[in-house]
Amino acid sequence: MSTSALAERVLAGDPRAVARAISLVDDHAPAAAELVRSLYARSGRAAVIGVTGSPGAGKSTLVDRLTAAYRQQGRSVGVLAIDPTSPFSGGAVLGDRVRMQQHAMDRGVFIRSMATRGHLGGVSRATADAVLILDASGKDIVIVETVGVGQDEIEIVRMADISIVVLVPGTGDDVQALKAGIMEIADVFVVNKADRDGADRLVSSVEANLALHTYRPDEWRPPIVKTVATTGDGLDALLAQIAAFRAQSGDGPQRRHAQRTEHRIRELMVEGFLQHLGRDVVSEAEMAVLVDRVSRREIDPYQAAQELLTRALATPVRTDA
Ligand SMILES: Nc1nc2c(ncn2[C@@H]2O[C@H](COP(=O)(O)OP(=O)(O)OP(=O)(O)O)[C@@H](O)[C@H]2O)c(=O)[nH]1
Ligand SMILES: [Mg+2]
Repeated sequence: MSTSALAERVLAGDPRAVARAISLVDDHAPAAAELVRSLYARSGRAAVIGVTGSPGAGKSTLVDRLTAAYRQQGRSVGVLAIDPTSPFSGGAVLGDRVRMQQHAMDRGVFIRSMATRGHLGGVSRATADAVLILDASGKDIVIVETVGVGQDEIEIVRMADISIVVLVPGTGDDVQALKAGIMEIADVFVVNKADRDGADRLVSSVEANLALHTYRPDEWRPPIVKTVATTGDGLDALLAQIAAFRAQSGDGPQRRHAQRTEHRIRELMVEGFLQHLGRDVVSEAEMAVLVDRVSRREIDPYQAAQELLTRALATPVRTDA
């Protein structure tokens, strides 16, 4: 099928076309960029919700609950479960298969796991493209579930309209998670497994972290919501906070959107530049020679980089690849 025919079917909301399109971006297929470009003008309607947290925090259970709640409101939902650490390609882990069965008969839900073949920025680009495909296919809500709080995950969360960080009492890594830059990206904190000991203590420790920051009156202060994803306790409160975040006045959401767009442009530019460098500017053999010269102190690394940069800028960028 041609890329434009595939794009048409994605726009018509055909789930098989959506699955195929996501596979293209997950595989970094050459046709993926063309596809995404042809869909871009017809995207931008979906609300993108990022859900992140450590392994087993209950993210999928929570995402399931959110999906069911949005379906009840008559909204269609796309779910992407991203696991950059997964060694399994194809990525459909057991929990996700179970979920797929649960929503299998519902045309208003599309669930997909992506294992991602991560190389420099590859994970976040593939995720951003998959979000765009779901958006263009007409999903009202797109939920991105991602495990962990490494750089890749932070990148992924940065492309959501709202980021939910799921913490669990008594896991010990929560404090670490808070340190790992998660405070800056969280719009809503969820303390899940609130049926366990230590939930209130965890709420207090997140509170203490929030208290270190002074929020302007018009600035969103991330709320902390206690949930038991398995029973649905606290889900209404979480839904209310998500709605409140999206409804907030002020330029917060627009600013976030602009940052996200700028980030995406920069990322594509860097990726394109490095590709150009490796493909059109310097061969591996030549690079090895350069490395050797730097190691032997014949030239310094600044000089080497400057030379490559000058040459890269003088070399036309191929647009056919
Ligand atoms: N007691 C309790 N168990 C929960 C709660 N939420 C989820 N679980 C259980 O925790 C386990 C992990 O839940 P998942 O939803 O798969 O967690 P996850 O964060 O998606 O896990 P990964 O995607 O593997 O990182 C499952 O056995 C759930 O039933 C909760 O609120 N309380
Ligand atoms: Mg999961």
